[in-house]
Amino acid sequence: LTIALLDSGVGGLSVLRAMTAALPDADILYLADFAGLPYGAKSDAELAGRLVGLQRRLAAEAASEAPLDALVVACNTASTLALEALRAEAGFPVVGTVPPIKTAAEMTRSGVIGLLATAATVRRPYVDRLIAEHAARCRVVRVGAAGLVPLAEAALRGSPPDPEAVARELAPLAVAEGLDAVALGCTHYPLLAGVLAAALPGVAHWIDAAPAIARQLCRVLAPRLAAGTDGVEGETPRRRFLFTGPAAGIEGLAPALAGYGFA
Ligand code: DGN
Repeated sequence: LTIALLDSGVGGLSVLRAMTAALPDADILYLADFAGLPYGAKSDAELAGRLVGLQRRLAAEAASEAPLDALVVACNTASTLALEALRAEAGFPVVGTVPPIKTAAEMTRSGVIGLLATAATVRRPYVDRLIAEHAARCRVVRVGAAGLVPLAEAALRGSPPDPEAVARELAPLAVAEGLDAVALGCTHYPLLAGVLAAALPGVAHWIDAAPAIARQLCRVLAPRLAAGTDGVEGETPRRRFLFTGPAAGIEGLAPALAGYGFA
């Protein structure tokens, strides 16, 4: 099996973690679009066009060895905008990452939940629909936290996040009375799980979508898995990390990437 992951940066590693637990033998091709980061600041048209181009690049890159079995769009900002456009031309299953609002609505006791995501994600019609479908009885506090993505990128490069900067990003959640569950609607944020929880100790549930994405990936790959083509047991799976933009983009990342199995 060859599975590609796509994110604007290192956020997709939070998804990779859950995926490789479920599919340890799969070969992984990860593309970090550092040249396009942050996605939250791009216009819809620009971002959609860019994503289609990146999907083509991943398909071509994989095809030189084995065709892609699936693409995981490990980015909420991208998925809530462009899943349909990507699927229309993919030729392989495309699994998206969208804010885990349904789970938050199931877990809350107070009925007050948070959606922490990029500024672009919190205002997408896709998110309006998720809330209307799954959290109509809840009060949903939407927070577009632009500053958390650079903090997560820096954390992976060895600079621990400043708790005060994190607290500033979370300020709208801190004043939401009764808030007890927060949907993490950006794949970068689970990488900051410890500091987020420390900043708002009253929140009982910080919900990471990654386990649900891994389950969905296993569902779409079920026919392949049943055919016994999920890699060769005992053989080390190949993991390649690709990125757009200048080499400076991966400066300082090597130790973290090694921890995720990238050579
Ligand atoms: N990791 C991306 C997401 O899940 O939305 C967004 C990061 C960004 O480009 N701002």
